[in-house]
Amino acid sequence: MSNDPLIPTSSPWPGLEEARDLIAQARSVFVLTGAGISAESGVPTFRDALTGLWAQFDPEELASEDAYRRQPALVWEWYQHRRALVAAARPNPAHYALAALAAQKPVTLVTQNVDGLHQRAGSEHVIELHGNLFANKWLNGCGRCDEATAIPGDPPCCSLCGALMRPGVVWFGEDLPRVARFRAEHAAETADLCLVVGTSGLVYPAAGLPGLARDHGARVVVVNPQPSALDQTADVVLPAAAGACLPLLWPQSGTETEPD
Ligand code: BV8
Repeated sequence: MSNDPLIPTSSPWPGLEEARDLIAQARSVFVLTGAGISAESGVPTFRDALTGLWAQFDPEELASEDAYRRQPALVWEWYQHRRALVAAARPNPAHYALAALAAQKPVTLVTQNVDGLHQRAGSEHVIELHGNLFANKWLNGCGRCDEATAIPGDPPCCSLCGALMRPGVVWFGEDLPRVARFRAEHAAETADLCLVVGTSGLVYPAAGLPGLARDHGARVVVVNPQPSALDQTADVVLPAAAGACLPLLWPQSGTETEPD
């Protein structure tokens, strides 16, 4: 039982005490986050039937190179819409709580998210398995493509070779960045605790990481208000919203704010 005065003694969710103890005892924590950790920041998840981005579009229809080649303007517009939405969002207490944990013990934070909210909450060395929404690259560029050669448009294209600018995210059917994937797998294999927050556990190879951690001896804690495909790998499943739950799992510094 925690004696931290900042943490209430009651346990609003079954498993909270056990999760607290596992985190307190952990020497090295591997964290995997998904779209759910940003839900309380107002960023739609992919599977929320009410507001989910995928509710409007078939994911294979938009988040793939094939879709981009077929409908560049539509896909580019979808990413511009998401960029504006994320830019207006702010990190929530779950993002700040993870940044606070990293100040208390070794944490490797691996995210499937492309919204950059972990970094805005102060987390460093975030491993972005699926890239970043605010990065751009080129679709089969000439090697000299850059902002200086870009002809403005939706999407911009290279004045030298005509290549289309594209979002710097990992699309379905594309391999994950090798270094990011290697670092994430190494962290999963060497941690003694795996904390999974806000993911349906349906998108691979990211969804395989908690199982890899478990196979190497880690205990697993899942935080998700809904059942997920990763529950069967968990020692503890907390049926909770991340923003409400994470600040109760370990001591917080109480200074969590984003500069205006
Ligand atoms: C690849 C960037 C091969 C783009 C994204 C097995 C092995 C390997 C691959 C596959 C495989 N099986 C199938 C595949 C193919 C595919 C795949 O996994 N498909 C799925 C749909 C079945 N995988 C791939 O294509 C990957 N590439 O394997 O390449 C290869 C190998 C070598 C060489 C060439 C190729 C690439 C996958 C990356 C795709 N890109 N994002 C963009 O964002 O536009 S994935 C995208 O969707 C997100 O990044 C995220 O990762 C994913 C959605 O998952 P979640 O984050 O979990 O979000 P979701 O909405 O599903 O769930 C939210 C959860 O939050 C819910 O459970 C909800 O209950 C919970 N929640 C809600 N509110 C809260 C909350 N939790 C806590 N608190 C709250 N308040």
